[in-house]
Amino acid sequence: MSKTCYIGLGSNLENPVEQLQTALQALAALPGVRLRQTSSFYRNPPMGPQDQPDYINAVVELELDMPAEALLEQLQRIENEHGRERNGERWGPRTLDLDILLYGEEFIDSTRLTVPHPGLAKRAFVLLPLYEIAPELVVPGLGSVAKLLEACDTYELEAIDLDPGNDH
Ligand code: J1C
Repeated sequence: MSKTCYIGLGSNLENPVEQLQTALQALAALPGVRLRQTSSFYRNPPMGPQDQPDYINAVVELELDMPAEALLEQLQRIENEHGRERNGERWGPRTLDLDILLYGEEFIDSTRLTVPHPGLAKRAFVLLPLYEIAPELVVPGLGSVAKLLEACDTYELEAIDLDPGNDH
C-alpha cells in the first residue's frame, strides 16, 4: 500500500540551491516514488555552530511504495552522490542532508531510523516549509503542524526567488 511521506532537505555548501534541485530530481527518479509537492526553498542561518554558511532548507511530499528502511538507503545513496562526508563534524557544514520527517502515520524507532523525526517539533526550517505544503497535517504524537509552528521563531527564514530572471 502506498504511503505519504515527507522528506526534509538541507544544504549549506557548494551551491546549496543546486544541491537541493538535483536531489529533487534524484528523488523523483526513484522507482515507486511520486513527487507530489515541493515547498519553497528557505535561506536561514545555521542552527548550532555559527561559523558556517547559511542553509537552504525545503520539504518535499512523496507518495511511495517502499519500506521506510529501503527509503533511508536510497536517501543515503543520494547524499553520498552529493559528496556528503559522513565522517564530518556532527554539527558542521554539509553538502546535502535528507531526513525522513514522516512516513505515513507510522512510529519507527530502530537503530537506523526514528520517525517522526526527533528534530521536527522544534525546527522552524522544517515546520515552515512543511506547513507551506501541508497546512492541515497532524504529526503523530505531536499534534498539528500549525500549532507546532506557532511555538517557533520563523523571522529568520527567507523564501528565496528561484527565478532570478524575474526582476519584478
Ligand atoms: C543518522 N536517522 O541518522 S544523519 C543516519 N532517524 O545514518 C540515520 N528520520 O541512520 C539516522 N531520517 O545537523 C535516524 N536519518 O538543515 C532518521 N540529518 C530519519 C534520516 N541549521 C535518520 N539552518 C545520521 N538547517 C541523518 N542541519 C540525521 N544545523 C541528521 C541528516 C541525516 C540532519 C544538521 C539549519 C539545517 C543541521 C545542523 C548542523 C544542526 C542546521 C541544519 C543533519 N543536519
